[in-house]
Amino acid sequence: MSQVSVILGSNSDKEVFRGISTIFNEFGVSFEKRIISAHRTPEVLKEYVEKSEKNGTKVFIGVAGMAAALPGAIASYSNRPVIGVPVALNSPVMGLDSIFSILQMPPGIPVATVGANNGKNAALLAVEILAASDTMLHQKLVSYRQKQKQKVKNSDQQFT
Ligand code: RP5
Repeated sequence: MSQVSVILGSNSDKEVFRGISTIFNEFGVSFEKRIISAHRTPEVLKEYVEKSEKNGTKVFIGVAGMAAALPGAIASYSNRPVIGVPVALNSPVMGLDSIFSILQMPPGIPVATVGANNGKNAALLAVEILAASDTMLHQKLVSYRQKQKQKVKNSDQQFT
């Protein structure tokens, strides 16, 4: 059983995945990863999402570019929280295609959208969701924020 299921729409979204795996490894969050396309392999997506939820996935992350239906499609098959990461790596319209596709969900089927290519924030948001019912994970988040705070203070002091 994995706490989070991460689904990429394509092999070409892999660069964004690095930000996700780095955070999950740092926090010790278990996750599984798949490449499944909402448009090209929709039947595989349905089967995987329903199976994952039964097996204990608490949060889904969908990473996709262009007319990015993936996070919304995941949300249509599951009641678990879904976080969407728009991919703007090779977008001819600077990522606006995937940002609006993921952001503008119809009322009733929400997707939490993070910034373009921002796998790191998607993973941190998943950690925060899990930490609401996990004291140890919550403690890790507190010290992560503390380190960030210290880093900014150090930069400020060393600012010449
Ligand atoms: C989306 O279309 C994928 O998530 C990817 O970002 C984009 C292009 O896919 P490929 O043609 O590179 O497979 O579905």
